[in-house]
Amino acid sequence: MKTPVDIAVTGAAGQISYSLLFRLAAGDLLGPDQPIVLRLLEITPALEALNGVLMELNDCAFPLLHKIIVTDNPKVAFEHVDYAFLVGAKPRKHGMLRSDLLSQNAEIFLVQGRALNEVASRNVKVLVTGNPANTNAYLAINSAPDLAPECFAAMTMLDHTRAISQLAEKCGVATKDVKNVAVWGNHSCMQYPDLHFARVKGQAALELVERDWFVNEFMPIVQHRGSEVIKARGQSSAASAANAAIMHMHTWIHGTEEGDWVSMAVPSDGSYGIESGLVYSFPVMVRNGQYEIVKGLDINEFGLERLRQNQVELIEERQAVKHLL
Ligand code: NAX
Repeated sequence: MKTPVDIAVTGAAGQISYSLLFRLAAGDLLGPDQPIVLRLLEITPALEALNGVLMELNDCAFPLLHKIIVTDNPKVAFEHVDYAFLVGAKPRKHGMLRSDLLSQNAEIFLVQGRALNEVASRNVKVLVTGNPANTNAYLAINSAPDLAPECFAAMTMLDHTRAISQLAEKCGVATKDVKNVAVWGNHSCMQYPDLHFARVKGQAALELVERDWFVNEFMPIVQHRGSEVIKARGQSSAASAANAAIMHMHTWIHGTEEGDWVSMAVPSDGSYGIESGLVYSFPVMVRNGQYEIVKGLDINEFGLERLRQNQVELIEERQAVKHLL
């Protein structure tokens, strides 16, 4: 029997976690022979609801679920964890300014960054899903000086899989036939879902679809997919977000497929002129548990303009929370 691995999930009583926790417990991240300990963090008023989720997890009698720890204390949740899913965040309420949302969530990620810094494994992999994800990850990195910035990433995997799905549908192929889609920038409507390097069954995607479809249909569909799901479902994407979180972490652990990449928002190393340290979505390849930004892609003026717009938006977000650091 392998030693159980500790996985923390914040916002554990929320709707993304309602899918994520059950998939983690079923072995979807670490495989069918790896026992896990789930360390679940919630705010105090949500602990009662989380208790209901705990009952359901227990009722599944998952063979891999060694133990569940429920807490409202980040230091308990993150103690020795190897993997942390930072899902919990405050939703934007009616009448709330974007700057209010930024600063209220900033507090959460500063506290959690400090706690991770103190008690998590030195090789922890932290995936920030809670919005505004890029800037929240930036704050967590900057409040965890003893952890390498490369321990952190923010999630643009759902944007990546949305892009793959749209292109596959348009070309009438299976999603596995689509490679090298890239999502650049911020996890916001400004993001740049890019098909210039994408291949469909080995052929350049932009030879198969019209440029007009790429610019005027594909891009807005991917950029605004979250709002469309809310309109249809009355609630934001949950199961697809949980799937993306598992896919992101799984890729981070096990690596990217030969010849393909994924999109992850990671601290910039200055590539493509993006300011160093800004948490920005790039195409990345993963080997031996480490991600590396794909270098040297030839981006045209159309793309460079979108990369710049994303940088401007992220710098504005950072400016709005800078005083808290
Ligand atoms: P819910 O509102 O259902 O759940 C959030 C949970 O977080 C709540 O139970 C709340 O009590 C908890 N929480 C709040 N503050 C906390 C704190 N300080 N510590 C621990 N828990 C805390 O939201 P849900 O639909 O699960 O979405 C969670 C976050 O993911 C939101 O910020 C959402 O905007 C974001 N998303 C990000 C996506 C991405 O691709 N990066 C896509 C899906 C989703 O929109």
